[in-house]
Amino acid sequence: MTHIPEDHPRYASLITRERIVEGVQMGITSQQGLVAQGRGEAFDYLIGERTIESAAVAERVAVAYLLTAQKPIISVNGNTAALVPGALVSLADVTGAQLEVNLFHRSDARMHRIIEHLKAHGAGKVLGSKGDARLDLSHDRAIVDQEGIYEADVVLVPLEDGDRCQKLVEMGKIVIAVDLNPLSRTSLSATVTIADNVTRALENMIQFTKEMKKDSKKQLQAIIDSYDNRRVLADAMYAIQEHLKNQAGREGIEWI
Ligand code: PTJ
Repeated sequence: MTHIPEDHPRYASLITRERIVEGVQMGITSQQGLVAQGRGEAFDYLIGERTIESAAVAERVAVAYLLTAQKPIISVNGNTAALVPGALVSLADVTGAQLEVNLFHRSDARMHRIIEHLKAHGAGKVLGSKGDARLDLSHDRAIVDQEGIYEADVVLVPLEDGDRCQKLVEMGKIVIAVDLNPLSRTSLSATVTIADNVTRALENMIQFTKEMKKDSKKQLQAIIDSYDNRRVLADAMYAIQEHLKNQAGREGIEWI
């Protein structure tokens, strides 16, 4: 890993980049994952590299769904495995969800490495290698475990592609997406869209779960019932606009 001095103004972003590069070197992250990370970085920059208020609301609703689910699953791909392996394991532990590896660029070797990587970070059972069920999709993200994503009622899909998100929603599942682009097909079709960096979102969700675990089912349901994903998407777009406006103002650039 390249040494990044802690006082570098872009320290957090550069460390995240290093983790993804390391993921590629370890054979966990796909090369395409580098491009996806670049897109995420750009949106994170536009949103101000912070958790906006509406994303925190979505994170709480996501936790309420995970805590009230019969069969919650956290889907793991090559990017999240490299960026937040420990947080994925912790979130699964505190919510009672199971982890399932599901890849767009699927290979047995990469599946195996990711499962072992999660286990090295404390995971127990990790689903995904059976691949004994199929979603109605023409690419490898279709391959899922029957006892996992196929039967799940709530699925958390950080950094998802739009096709599978839509398919899971069509199947009647609650789909929680983490995607910094509020205009992506995934963001537009998920039940709950968290427009936040996965590195911040998962840590927030672990904290919220600890706080909300003592809430009754009725209280959790009330949090779910009051939620409007369209408003959250609109707020993310507004936050980007306001952040750019403030940035322009600070630099003395007229906002036209
Ligand atoms: O490991 P695989 O084979 O399953 O492949 C995974 C990738 C991520 C390569 C694959 O799912 C893919 O190509 O994803 P997309 O279609 O590029 O979508 C990724 C979305 O996640 C984009 O909208 C990005 O803006 C967003 N994104 C990227 N990095 C982050 C992010 N959102 C939150 N946090 C990030 N760190």
